[in-house]
Amino acid sequence: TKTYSREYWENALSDLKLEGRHFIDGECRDALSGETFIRKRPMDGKPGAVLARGGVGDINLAVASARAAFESGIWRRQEPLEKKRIMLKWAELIRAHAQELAMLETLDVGKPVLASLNVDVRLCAGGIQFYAEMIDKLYDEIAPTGPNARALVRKVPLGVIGVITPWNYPMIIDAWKLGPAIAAGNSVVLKPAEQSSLSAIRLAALALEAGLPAGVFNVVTGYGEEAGKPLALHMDVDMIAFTGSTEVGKLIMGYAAQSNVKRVALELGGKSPLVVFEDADLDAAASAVAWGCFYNSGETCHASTRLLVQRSVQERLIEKIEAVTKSDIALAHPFEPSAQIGALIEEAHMRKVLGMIADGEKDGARRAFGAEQVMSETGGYYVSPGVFVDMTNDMSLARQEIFGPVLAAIPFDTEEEALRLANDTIYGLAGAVFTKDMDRAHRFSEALHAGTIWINSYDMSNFSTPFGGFKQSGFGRDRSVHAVDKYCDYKTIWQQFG
Ligand code: TXE
Repeated sequence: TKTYSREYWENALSDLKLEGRHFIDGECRDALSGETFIRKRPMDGKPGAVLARGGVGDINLAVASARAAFESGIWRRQEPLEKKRIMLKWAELIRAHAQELAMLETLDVGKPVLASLNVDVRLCAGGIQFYAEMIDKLYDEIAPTGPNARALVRKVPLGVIGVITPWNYPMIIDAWKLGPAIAAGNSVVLKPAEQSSLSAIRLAALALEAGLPAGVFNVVTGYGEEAGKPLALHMDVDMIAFTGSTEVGKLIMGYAAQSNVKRVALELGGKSPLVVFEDADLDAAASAVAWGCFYNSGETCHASTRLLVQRSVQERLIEKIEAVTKSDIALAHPFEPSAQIGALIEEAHMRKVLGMIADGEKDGARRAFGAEQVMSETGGYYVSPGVFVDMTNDMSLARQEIFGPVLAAIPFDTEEEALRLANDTIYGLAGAVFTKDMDRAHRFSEALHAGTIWINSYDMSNFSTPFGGFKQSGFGRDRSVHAVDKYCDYKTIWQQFG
């Protein structure tokens, strides 16, 4: 529509204030060192926001603020109905600022602004609302005891939660962690990815406006080594909830062990298989593969990056995937209304993706189409969706998480072979099976070792389903009512009487 033309967003952008300072104890603050860094916009490579370069001193301040808020009881001891009202108001404010938040997300991440608006902002508000609505429904327990005792099993918040997030879906992943952590009564220090801090800072300001007491939700911006590491090593942080690479997830476990045995929850990488049997609806499968692998330019931890296809239908399926990709998944400047996918996160990442593609070709991977740098004249970082065929599961493109729009198609002959290949990965985040044989679909789903399995679909979800991985995709679940559990602990209060 006219309202959402490219010019509309360009104009709106010129009025937008980019707040890049930390948000600590209810206020925006510069880094203690006074240092800043500049984020380049993925859409055109131009300088974007100036951000505070946080370090150990800023983390200490934010953790002290979070701890003081927690100990004061100003939030955790608040009436449940009042807590719920405030978090619902926060969700409402996110919706009221949807266009602004969508622009911030697009400036940072390079994804189409309409995707930011219709998916990221919407799911962020939905996540905060989901956990707000749980607040007055969290019951404690009374354990079975003898007649002269009563044992209360209380579910209590942990205290200060450090949240470290990646750059691919900043607002959604923030909501997955902030929602349950704050609903349970904890205080939070969030260290967003250095590439994508703007929406987090704005979310914190909106939370304060909604009535969340100062100190309950703080944001410290900066690099992983400089700000993330001291947060994860901090002796007064009770838990780190992390989403990011498996490599850094392992470091986080080490930091927890080296410091105060804080808990960790890790949502890490993936190389998810999508298995298509010859009896499947190939049109549905092609669409699911293309969207599952290329949405968000492939920068999705549970992207369907490994297509396992029964040999007899490989050729037909690849043709259909190419057709769907070319007709439905338009790559364009993120402000173009037609854009379904936009830029990759940064130049270094684009070079890494292109390097992996080149290495894959040296390995013998055969390109069916795409997977090339495009639109370089814009100054932005664009790679077209592409497919490699006739691959084997030991080739680098089939094993490494590329985090770009690259699909590896691997033919198989039998169900046993498909299952063995599907499970032959260090990851276990997600997977899918396409077949009309429901016995086989369920047999396969049971045997596939991953946190989420889709049958004849891909990437369907809502807040009521847990999300997270097996194996080196991590542990702990985001989303659903169960997510609250990991931000709480049980406390037994045994009373003897009579
Ligand atoms: O992730 P990192 P990067 C995968 C994907 C991608 C690769 C690298 O394959 O290409 O990881 O991306 C913070 N102590 N995923 O480098 O480094 C960092 O500042 C504490 C999958 O961006 O893991 C950021 O906030 N924190 C993933 C967060 O960790 C540290 C999404 C994630 O960054 C740190 C993103 C340290 N030493 C990338 N080093 C998914 N599961 O969706 C970094 N960080």
